[in-house]
Amino acid sequence: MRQLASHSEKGINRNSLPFKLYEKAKKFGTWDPRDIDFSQDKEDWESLTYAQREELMQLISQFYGAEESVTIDILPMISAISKVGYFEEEMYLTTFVFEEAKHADFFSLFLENIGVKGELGHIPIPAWHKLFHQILPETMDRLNHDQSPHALIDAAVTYNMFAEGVMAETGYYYFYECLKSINKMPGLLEGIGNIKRDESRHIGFGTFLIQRLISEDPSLYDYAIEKLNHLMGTIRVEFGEQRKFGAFDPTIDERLTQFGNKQYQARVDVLARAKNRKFEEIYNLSEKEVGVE
Ligand code: MN3
Ligand code: FE
Repeated sequence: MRQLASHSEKGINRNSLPFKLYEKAKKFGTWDPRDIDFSQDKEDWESLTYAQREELMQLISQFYGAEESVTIDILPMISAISKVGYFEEEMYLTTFVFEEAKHADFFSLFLENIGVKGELGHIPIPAWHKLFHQILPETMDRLNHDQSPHALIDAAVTYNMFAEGVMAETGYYYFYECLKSINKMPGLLEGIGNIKRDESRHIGFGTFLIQRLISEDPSLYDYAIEKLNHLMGTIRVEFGEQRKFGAFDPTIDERLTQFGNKQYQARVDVLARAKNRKFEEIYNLSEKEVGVE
């Protein structure tokens, strides 16, 4: 017979990091894209040059598709976590799927409000298609039949450390750098700010999951770093080669690469801290220690 946390001496661990993330999500994850005013964005969109609109659409079509992909691809993670019996983690993950769906909702609503309609699938660069049509779904789907520590690490590294922690974070940096300085698209920036805060919890969850697995088997640290390095050396390099940004700021491409490298280093540093730490210590970390805003 299975053991329910609620019916055992253990109970629900309200001091555990996943439960604290769940508490944060209940408070901060409930913003509504419908409450954002896009009227200024519509005006600003008309005022942009053709090249600026093309460039913004490149990134927005990537984000819109990525949010839909991650909404679909988090499901095997929830199911795997439920199968291995991590209840506090599963409680947190119920908020995760809701938030990813809401992020897709936000980009859909934004496009509707600035008057962009129709099919966007041709816009993203080949590296984007490879990540979201092949690598991410395949890695996450494996959790349906394999809940081993290696399969969980592959999933958390690909989804949380790489797609969210390096690629999406770099995208937010672009939006701030290119739009905030010219004071345009306030509704888009407001939504991005909310999304970024939700994502810091998602990345925090992935960091925690990898750290707890490393604390149980220290050899998994090298395994996780190798996996992340592989993604950095292949798919991220392809992103850098294939994108051509510069319609708002000619130095942005170079700065995006530097920013991505910094994000990568931050992920590596925080994972390294799990080595030689006990499982109980990892479980009781604060949100701040895994980088949650
Ligand atoms: Mn998201
Ligand atoms: Fe996310």
